[in-house]
Amino acid sequence: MTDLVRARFPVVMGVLNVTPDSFSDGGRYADLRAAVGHGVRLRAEGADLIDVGGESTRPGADRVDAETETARVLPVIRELAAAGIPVSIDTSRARVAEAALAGGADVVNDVSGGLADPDMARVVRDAGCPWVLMHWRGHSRQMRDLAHYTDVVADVRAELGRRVDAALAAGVAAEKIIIDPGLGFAKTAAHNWELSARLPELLDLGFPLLFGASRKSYLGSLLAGPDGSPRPTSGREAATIATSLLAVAAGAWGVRVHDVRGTVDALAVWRATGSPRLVPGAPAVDRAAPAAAGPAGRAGAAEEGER
Ligand code: PMM
Repeated sequence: MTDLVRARFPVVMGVLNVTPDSFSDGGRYADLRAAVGHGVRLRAEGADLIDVGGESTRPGADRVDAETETARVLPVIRELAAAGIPVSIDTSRARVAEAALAGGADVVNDVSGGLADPDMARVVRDAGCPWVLMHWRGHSRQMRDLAHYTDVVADVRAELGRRVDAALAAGVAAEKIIIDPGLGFAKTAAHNWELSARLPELLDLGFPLLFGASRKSYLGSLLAGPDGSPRPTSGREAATIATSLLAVAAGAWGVRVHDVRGTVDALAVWRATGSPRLVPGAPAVDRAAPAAAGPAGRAGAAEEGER
């Protein structure tokens, strides 16, 4: 997995939410067979990693307890891992991460960047696994009230820098750390666009950056109909692909997406045109082998409970 962190190609993380209430795919993969089947499909479409989550983080969502979260994700992780599919566990709880790693997960994707559970750093350090530190300011119920910044990019950069420092101080190896701006988490649409436009300032921290815009509400607001109602999640794929591709061209290490096939196709086009980068000197990104050949705030009137 360390190789994946150091990958010189854009990593595609496929989203698999085993929850009844996630904003775009909630309820669809709550059944074990359906969840595993979807994970296998995303892998076949070219995902490098399947991100399994058992707790919805949509704004306003209630928390579930650790037992429920573990019971949702563990059987799915076990089956995907047994099939040789690389898995990340999307959790901010150390106990859930520990169980997931024991069940075969390779990466911890922590939307709280280690803030929600003081024991997470120990679990990650002991496992020696990659750790995605996402920018976060509070749980779903509070996050709308926390979307206040002086300069969103400078503030996110500083706060992410502090999470990295805490991880390093806890003994986590620098080469295991991946950062993520946390689009939609205590962010307005304007914040998300500003972060998207100024990714090099976050890349300047010196860590691989994961970009997770997929189907989020600011895309729905951008594409709102004439009556101002946001485009439903099912109609946000082209915008997701566009923003993911721009992030990769700006130097992102990877993208977290629901529609793996479309993203992989777009990245193939990008590669075929010489992997053009928007920013001179951005980290080199070039996939050695084609993915398809076998995987190596809320904006204005967004829909209720969407990110
Ligand atoms: N977004 C969601 C969940 N987990 N993890 C990372 N690292 N980055 C994200 O942007 C992110 C995440 C929310 O989206 P979902 O409900 O579609 O999973």
